[in-house]
Amino acid sequence: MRVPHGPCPGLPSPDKKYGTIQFAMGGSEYDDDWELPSADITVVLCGKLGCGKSATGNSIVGREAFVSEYSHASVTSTCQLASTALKDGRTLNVIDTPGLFEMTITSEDAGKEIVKCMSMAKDGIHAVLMVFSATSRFTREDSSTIETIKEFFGEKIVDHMILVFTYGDLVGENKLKSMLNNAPEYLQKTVELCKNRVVLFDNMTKDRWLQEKQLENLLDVVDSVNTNNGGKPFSDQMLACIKEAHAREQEVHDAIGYTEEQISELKKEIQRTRDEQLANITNMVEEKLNITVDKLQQQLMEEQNARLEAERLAAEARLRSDEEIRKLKKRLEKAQQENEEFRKMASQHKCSIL
Ligand SMILES: Nc1nc2c(ncn2[C@@H]2O[C@H](COP(=O)(O)OP(=O)(O)O)[C@@H](O)[C@H]2O)c(=O)[nH]1
Ligand SMILES: [Mg+2]
Repeated sequence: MRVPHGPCPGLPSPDKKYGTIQFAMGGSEYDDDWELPSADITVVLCGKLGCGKSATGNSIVGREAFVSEYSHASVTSTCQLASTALKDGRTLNVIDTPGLFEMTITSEDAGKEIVKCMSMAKDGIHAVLMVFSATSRFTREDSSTIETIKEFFGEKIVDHMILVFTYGDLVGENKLKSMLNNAPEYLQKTVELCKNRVVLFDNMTKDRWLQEKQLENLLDVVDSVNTNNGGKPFSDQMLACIKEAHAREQEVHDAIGYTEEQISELKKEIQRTRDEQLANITNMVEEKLNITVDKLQQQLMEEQNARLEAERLAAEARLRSDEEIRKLKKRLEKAQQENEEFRKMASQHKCSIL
């Protein structure tokens, strides 16, 4: 097994085997260190509360693995994993989340959940399914969730993103297409960013054929994402560290020539180290998330201010042109009046000559 070189936060001291690299999330530099792609696929469901993440997860695994119901509070409070065997023999792992990158979620909760999600996807993430309801307006904040993820994990994460629209029973494929064609600029940019990888899901259907067709459709897009990424899942240093922690557990598991007592001691030590390591990663994730969210909130505020200023200037210009029109009208009325007076005068003058 090839493991990324480099100590992860929380490890008591760097040892020769793991080298020395600082913790930084970014995405790209670890790709070459990743072991050969396994046949299994892991997808993560992201999106805001109530958009249909859990329902989509259930449609994908073909059973009620996740709780999905209408609620004002999140029914999915923590990340959950469910797997299914695909027809071609591969295993598809689906991770349902409570909405990790929403601005409403506190960075402390989000940090823990992100680390939990990454621990579940310790072999990497093949696709990030960005879920949106096709019946709700796609807002500027929705597109900023994608920007947060991009900012947080680095540009490369976008190569793994697929836009999933739910409520396919209420919004058909044609309606979604025309909606996307006439969408506001930020949605069109989001679709462009994801290279038109858009999938529609009807999570309510009981029609077996449709259930299979939409799953096949999604898998085709996941496979094309995979091909475009050379079969490599998304990875970054955070994932590499988590993978390393698990690799060490496995090493103890596979240890030969130790007494049971020694193995139990070793296990305890590894667990302690892993917990410490995960706590450190969580702190860093929270810190990075705070910075990312602050930055994007600032950006949104600036955009909002610029919009308000543009609206104010347009209203001012409108007022000015209203005033101009009023003045012009007045001048015209005056000219018409003078004209009339002149006509009257001219006709009187004509009479007096006669
Ligand atoms: N009609 C319809 N309802 C859906 C669809 N997908 C999800 N829902 C409903 O939307 C609500 C929220 O779904 P849920 O999966 O819990 O959303 P989550 O918070 O993103 O996990 C539930 O009442 C679902 O039944 C869909 O494709 N069609
Ligand atoms: Mg849910």
